[in-house]
Amino acid sequence: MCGIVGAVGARNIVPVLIEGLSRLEYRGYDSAGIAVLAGNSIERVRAVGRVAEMQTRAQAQQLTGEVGIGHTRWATHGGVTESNAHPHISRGEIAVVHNGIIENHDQQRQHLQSLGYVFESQTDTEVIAHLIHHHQSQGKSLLEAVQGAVTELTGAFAISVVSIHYPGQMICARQGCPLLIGLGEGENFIASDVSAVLSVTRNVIYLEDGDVADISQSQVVIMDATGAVVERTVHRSDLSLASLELGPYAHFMQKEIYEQPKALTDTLEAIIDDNAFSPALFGREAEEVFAQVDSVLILAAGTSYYAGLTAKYWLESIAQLPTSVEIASEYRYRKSVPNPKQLIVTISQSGETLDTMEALKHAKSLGQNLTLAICNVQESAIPRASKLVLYTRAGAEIGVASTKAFTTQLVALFTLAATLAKQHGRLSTEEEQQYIDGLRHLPGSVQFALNLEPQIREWAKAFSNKFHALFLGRGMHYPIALEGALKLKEISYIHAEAYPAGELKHGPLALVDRNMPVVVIAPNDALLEKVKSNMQEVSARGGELFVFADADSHFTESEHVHVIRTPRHVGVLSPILHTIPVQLLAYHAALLKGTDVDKPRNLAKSVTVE
Ligand code: HGA
Repeated sequence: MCGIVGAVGARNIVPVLIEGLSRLEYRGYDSAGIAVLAGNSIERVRAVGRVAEMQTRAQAQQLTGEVGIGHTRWATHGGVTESNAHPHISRGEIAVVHNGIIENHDQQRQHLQSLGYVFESQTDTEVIAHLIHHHQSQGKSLLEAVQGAVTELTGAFAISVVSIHYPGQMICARQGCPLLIGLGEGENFIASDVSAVLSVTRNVIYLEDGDVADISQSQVVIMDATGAVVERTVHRSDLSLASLELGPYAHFMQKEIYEQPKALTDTLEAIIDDNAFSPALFGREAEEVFAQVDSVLILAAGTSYYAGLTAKYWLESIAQLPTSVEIASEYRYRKSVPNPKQLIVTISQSGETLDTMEALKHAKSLGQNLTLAICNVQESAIPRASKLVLYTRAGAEIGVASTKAFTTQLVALFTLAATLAKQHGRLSTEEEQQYIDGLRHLPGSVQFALNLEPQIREWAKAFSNKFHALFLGRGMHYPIALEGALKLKEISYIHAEAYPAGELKHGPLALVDRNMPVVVIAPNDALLEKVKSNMQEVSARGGELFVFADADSHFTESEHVHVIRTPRHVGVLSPILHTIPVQLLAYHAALLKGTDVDKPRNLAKSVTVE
């Protein structure tokens, strides 16, 4: 959340900042701004709304500069106003952009006010600007001032700072929020993620927590939390610019839904090529780690949490390992009973989700060191802090509502269950082959499910004029019902809840009437007859049912019972296949409602605040 970009060059870097911000816009889109050094002053442009609005102002103002910083905001402290938009400036000398939350901002504000600093915004960020100014006014260099200020800040942050007294310099610091340096030819950049600098460089250094970097046109010097100069690896990004473009699609969400067959194929490549589930997929130490494991604890947030809930069914039924799944932000603050033999699995698309990262740190502090990360972004913080990693290969996911990241997480988690089962002697050769064949055919079946779009588009009409919807599923399809409800509420703002179908009669049935469409995920599995009974309960109360069944479920359609059939598949992978129609339903309901599908109100991607 919040996107930061910065540049130090020998040319006008304003277009680079603006392009970088439009790439980062998915991280926050309530306001945007840039500031450049212009001789003895700082010139700043800010605007509420999208980057395009700010760009128009920057052009009208003919803003130019060789050193500058930019920001696209997802407000945490202070409303969505121009005065709260970043960059924040202290006494006309220092400009700061910030991603994160400064937890001791109240104390710092009082302290700085007592020193005569006047605040122009309600943000926590403004204290950073004044604090750095205060340090600098005591005779410190810009670098020393930033190093001094960050030791007085608590919370999570990534910042970038420029000062009129240091015209060729930009200082940045990372503590808990992502930040990277892009190395150019005679110019250097910083950004929250690599997409923002791809048009100028592919060579990037990922900062680590505690790092402070001193960046000029010709040099990058990185210091760790102790102030010692450190070498950090230079990575070459292979992310394609095309993957960040919409192409023929209307929205990134639509593009990403349609990319799922390829994303699944890419994620499964190694398994399919080896024709085996091998611990090596998870890292060199995986065989030794998996041998010790007696249970699994999955920590995640949002859609990733629902991937974890699905995995529980696989891990317990296939690998026979007791599995718990916890919301990361709950786990980290409660007293739990540590088990050093438990495999801690964290799931995060960005690999930077703050709640999940902190939950991982908490688990490690309890002596739980058998850690595995399932992430989509290479070199992100969570995999770097984990012993083992399995990267999903979904490619860049820009739409705020996660789609291809979720289905690739599911295949990664299924692979984990099968691999643990095999290593613990609980998977026969026939079962292994059957699962691999199922995975091999999965991208094709997903393609087939995508072909259901015209029917689902029709169904969406019955949702777009409603205020509420109910999603039902049983067993491993219950988490898919949860994901369907989450997708619908995220992007169409229709209030949607999901229940295990058996729970209906324990309360939510009271809500059912003509105005409450009920979506049921009802493939032909051992629970189908039970689900059918629950559907009868809905019909008997005049409810309208929308059923995602499969070829063998044998439903009779009627005026108030609508059925769409998904393709045949290996049963245990059915949750993955049933995700596609619920994604499409949410997408089309949102289109009909006219909401901003890729940038839903109040949300943003890559959740780097608590
Ligand atoms: N706290 C700052 C930055 C918010 C942020 O990083 N969001 O992701 C603000 O409210 O402006």
